[in-house]
Amino acid sequence: MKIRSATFVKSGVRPADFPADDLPEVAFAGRSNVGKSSLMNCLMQRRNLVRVSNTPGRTQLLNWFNVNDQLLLCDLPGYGFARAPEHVRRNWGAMIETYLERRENLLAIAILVDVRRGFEDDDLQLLHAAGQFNLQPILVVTKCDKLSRNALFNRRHAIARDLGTDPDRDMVFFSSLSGDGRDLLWKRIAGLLPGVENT
Ligand SMILES: Nc1nc2c(ncn2[C@@H]2O[C@H](COP(=O)(O)OP(=O)(O)OP(=O)(O)O)[C@@H](O)[C@H]2O)c(=O)[nH]1
Ligand SMILES: [Mg+2]
Repeated sequence: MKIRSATFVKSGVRPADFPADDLPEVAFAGRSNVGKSSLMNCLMQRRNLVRVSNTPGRTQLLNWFNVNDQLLLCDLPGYGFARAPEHVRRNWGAMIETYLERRENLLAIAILVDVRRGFEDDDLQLLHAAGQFNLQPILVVTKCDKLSRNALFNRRHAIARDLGTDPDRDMVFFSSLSGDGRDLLWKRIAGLLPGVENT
């Protein structure tokens, strides 16, 4: 995807805060620290548009970005941060459920997992929720540069096998450091968007 423009739209929590733009939208979700913000910066070819923090679990807001005036990307707060207070965890679930249910232009949700962890309970719950709300899940495995070629080959198959899927057909193996997986992820996203060409 050729990035002609990439801008921050707004942050928000509840439906009244959702951007008015009627563009197709893709959300990015995953465990805290999985690499969501880095991946979105990599997709949009902007170094610091999405804030990458050293304190996991800090942002509890949805953040929207506009790409080429063609689509919106939404960065969801990370889940599963062990040290987050109980009420933060409860709020996360309620906020995300409302968003998934009420955001009418939302087409797909990218679910990110760290290559070293694979899909854990929280991730599987989110995958299930995507199905309930009729959203296309896009499975992304992050930080692939952390493993050697050999180890990555084995991990790819193990992660896919655990989930009962095909690593080549159903998953995008990504590295924000090297940009590996970027073209494929854009291809998957563009494939869901009527009228958006992956050029
Ligand atoms: N080696 C490597 N490090 C990465 C990659 N992506 C992210 N990181 C690092 O992982 C840490 C977390 O990255 P973020 O992009 O902030 O992760 P996040 O999922 O947005 O985190 P929260 O918003 O806090 O939930 C940072 O130190 C990044 O530099 C990657 O592809 N490879
Ligand atoms: Mg982040």
